Amino acid sequence: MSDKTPYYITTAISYPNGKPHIGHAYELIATDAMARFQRLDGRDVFFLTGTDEHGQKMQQTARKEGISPEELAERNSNEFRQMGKLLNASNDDFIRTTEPRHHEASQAIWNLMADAGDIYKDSYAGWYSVRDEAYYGEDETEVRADGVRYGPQGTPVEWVEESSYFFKLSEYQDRLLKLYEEQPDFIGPAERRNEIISFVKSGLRDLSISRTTFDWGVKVPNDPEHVMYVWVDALTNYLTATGLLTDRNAPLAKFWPADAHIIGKDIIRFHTVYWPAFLMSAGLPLPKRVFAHGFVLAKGGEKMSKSLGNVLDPFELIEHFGLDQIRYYLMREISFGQDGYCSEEGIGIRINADLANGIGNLASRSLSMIVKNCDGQIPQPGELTEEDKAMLTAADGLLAVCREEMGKQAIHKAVAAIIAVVSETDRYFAAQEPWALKKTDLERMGTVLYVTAEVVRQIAILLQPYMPASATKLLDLVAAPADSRNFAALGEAGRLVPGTVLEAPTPVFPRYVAPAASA
Ligand code: ME8
Repeated sequence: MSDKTPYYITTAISYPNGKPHIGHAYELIATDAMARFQRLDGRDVFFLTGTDEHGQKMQQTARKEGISPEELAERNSNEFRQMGKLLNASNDDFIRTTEPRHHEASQAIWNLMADAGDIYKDSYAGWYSVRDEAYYGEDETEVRADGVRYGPQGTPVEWVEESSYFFKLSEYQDRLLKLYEEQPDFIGPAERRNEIISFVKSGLRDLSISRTTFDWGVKVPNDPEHVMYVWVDALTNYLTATGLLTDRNAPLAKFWPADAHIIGKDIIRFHTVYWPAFLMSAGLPLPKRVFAHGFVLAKGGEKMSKSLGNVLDPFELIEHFGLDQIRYYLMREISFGQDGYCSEEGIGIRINADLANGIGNLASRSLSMIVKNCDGQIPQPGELTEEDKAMLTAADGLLAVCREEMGKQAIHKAVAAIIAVVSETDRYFAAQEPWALKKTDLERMGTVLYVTAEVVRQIAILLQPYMPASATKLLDLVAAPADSRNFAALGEAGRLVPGTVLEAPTPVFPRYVAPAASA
């Protein structure tokens, strides 16, 4: 049963203090695959991404580069937007937190929290990491051999002492624990949920939510000396895009609460502790799920960093291997929710094993046999054998498996299930030997080719979320009608129609040959 209800999914919004890297590309591709999946499954989808442009990190980077924060944000936000186009991301909106609509929305949520009696003015003295844009308790920091004090994510912290507004986070401890208990799917994957529960159980301090020592942010209502702590405004982006905070009847207000916030594991605390507390205070519904993916690591397992010179550039990888190849590799290779490695060698292996020798070869062998031996038309199948029926049943059963896995953000498992049916079809095709049947039993050959082409059709429909352009090419090869390419056309409902004319297939996935090492 497909469900026509609204579905709202978001990525984190990235800091445009530098150019996008493979981690940003990874998150956008994964979220795009989930958005496309829901659209193909008949949901009314709203998919949001964008850039998080305020805060001390942006201001400091701009100063180092000798430009204004506005210029830095403008330049790099455009890079993120370009990356989205290059990745074929299907986002419905791209939000920038410097936009007027976002300043208005952030002030509106602030006022709601203030009206609820949850904001008070005091002064803050404590440790702050500019790189994480996070406050840390003394017990979460340590002084290392280099004499520098570091926070729990390994970034340096500095002492901050200033007048500040506070949010009464300490009063939300019980309500948050009740949320995790009553809505066990609120945090995924499960390991992350346990981490957050123990963090909240250990006690919550009130949160400093404004700064006075710099001015690159959203002004606090009625106190323009203060700008909001960047995470207050950043998290609000998810609401800004719906228009809800400034107009309860806005056309996109129906999308709130979000179905899924897709973020990286380093920012889970902000999304599963601060964000629900802000929303509870503002009297707004909570997102249904926050899912934290792992980090993409360079070959040796190190975290990528400019100083190590191992930053994988998504633009270069796509130029070299092709877009859908990279999308496929990242979604298939890394278990979504865990850290994973990205290596050029691994990409080449996957391309050849799964794409060129897998689905690409299966489609081209079976369809070219149809074009040559069946008058260029989808053959009329004869009576189906047990093997034929088993093959069709495997293909018809994929939607249920993919729905189940994608519903849990187990993207890699959905992709693996599809590829397993490709392998099964390869075995079926080899065992049935349609090339031998050509000489002995033309009707039987037609049946085997029909079954194979029908499986290719269904696999192509199901691969669209992960490799949109290549899956479209596969659907063109089997002449699937334009209005029968969504999930409603899977299974019996959209079976290939005998007599449909096919063109000679062109290769969809060329083999990858590594360039010869230069002498
Ligand atoms: O955190 N692998 O922005 P950001 C996978 N502005 N994901 C990675 C990664 C890697 N190597 N490196 C970063 C921010 N990410 C805030 C978010 S949301 C209201 C505000 C992920 O540019 C990271 O976990 O540092 C985050 O989800 C996203 O990229 C943007 O990171």
